Amino acid sequence: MIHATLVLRIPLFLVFVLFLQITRAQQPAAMQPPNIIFIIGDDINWDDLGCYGNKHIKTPNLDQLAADGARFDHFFVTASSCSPSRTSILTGRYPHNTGAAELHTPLPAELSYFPEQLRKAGYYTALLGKWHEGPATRRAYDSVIAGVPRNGSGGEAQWLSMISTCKATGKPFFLWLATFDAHREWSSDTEFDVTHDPQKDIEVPPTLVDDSATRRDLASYYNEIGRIDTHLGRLRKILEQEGLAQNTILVFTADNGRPFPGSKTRLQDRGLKEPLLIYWPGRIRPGTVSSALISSIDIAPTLLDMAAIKPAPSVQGRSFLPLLSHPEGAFRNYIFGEHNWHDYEAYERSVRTNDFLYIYNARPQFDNGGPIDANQSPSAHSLKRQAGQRTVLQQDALQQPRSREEFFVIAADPLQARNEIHNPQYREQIRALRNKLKQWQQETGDTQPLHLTPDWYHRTTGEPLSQKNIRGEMPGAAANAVKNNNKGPF
Ligand SMILES: [Ca+2]
Repeated sequence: MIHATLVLRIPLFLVFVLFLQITRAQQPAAMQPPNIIFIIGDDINWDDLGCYGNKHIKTPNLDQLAADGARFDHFFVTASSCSPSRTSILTGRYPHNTGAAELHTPLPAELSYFPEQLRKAGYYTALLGKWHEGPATRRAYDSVIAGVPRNGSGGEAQWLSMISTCKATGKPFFLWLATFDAHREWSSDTEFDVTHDPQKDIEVPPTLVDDSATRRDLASYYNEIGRIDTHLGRLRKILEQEGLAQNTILVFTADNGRPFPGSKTRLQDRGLKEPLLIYWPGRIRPGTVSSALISSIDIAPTLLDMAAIKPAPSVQGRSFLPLLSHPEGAFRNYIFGEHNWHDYEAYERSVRTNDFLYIYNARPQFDNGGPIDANQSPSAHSLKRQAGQRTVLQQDALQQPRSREEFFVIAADPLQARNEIHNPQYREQIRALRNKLKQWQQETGDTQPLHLTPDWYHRTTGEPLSQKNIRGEMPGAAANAVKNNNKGPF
């Protein structure tokens, strides 16, 4: 009797093994975890890409990526400032919850970085180009190739050889490709035959003055975005050639707004809103567009979700994976933003919904003209020369003192130029967002230090001050916010 059962069982087991093998052979891609390439540009506004409506900039490969995958029209970083934005993405946490809310502050070792989770799950992981998140993050990668000498002045020189390296490992791979483009100083004007003509190919944003110096400045900025675009085209070609394209997710975004006054470090859309393109063949329908509100703290849990990995408990964001197949769906109700020290003393907080933007400024005595690279740029000098004839948006970067509170009505004022904080028509909406911001600060342990890091440079001349290198108290430090895993309002 026992013998008969065994005889019966063995063939059934063999049939099952055979079935598995056939299934694997038919669907090799589905059985392999997807490769993920995360490309993060430096200092680029969402609307300086063709696929987001810029009619002059030449970004054919980025536009093709959007056409082949998904474009997200309401994606926001948590800070319009390089390292705080990047550390936020890397940890899935708000800047004051990373312990690294100010520019150039390294991430503490105790936090979890999402590429490290991918690495532990068997991925080969590498960072190429700009590495601005601190030495503790080294452990998240098998390979870190940082700096200009090894990556070229745009940061893309190792992209193609890295694909061969990844393929040779035989593992699924994750790449954090961080360009130096389009950060100042400009370095790509003479690299390509096709560049941007300052007179014909430029859309001067309403925050700047339309003159020849500004157009030249913007043309150089466009040329750097063009360099990323060129390298993206080459990268996609090599992925095809290597047979990797069908199982490789491509993500493109940037860390903060364009390095011009009125954009970088600002909490309006022109500072925090960024491009987000995701290409995933077989999973995302070509031409997908989503207008759901997404925060950059949602990137880590989403990319981990793509690899079927649970995010660390410290992650404050949520996976927006469902939007990839149902882009018409809603996601967040609230986007929170921070402006902390970046060359200059600052403490601003913002909350944005689909309809409104509320900003609280604890240092209204200062102007808000951007960091030193923006406020000493040729465009800034043109703006300062335009004395007495500036529009509201042009004046905004130089205005001092400023309002302690600002409130903008998105549909009626998409450029966020008219502060409606004293308009009685919006009293209820203002009160609601003011309270929502306070709730977020309380729940996530945001604190407002009396002694913030001071200005390191003169606000007009850009000259270093005697207090350079002095650091104050970090926002969130008094509440030990780095240990606080509350997610805040969603
Ligand atoms: Ca940046």
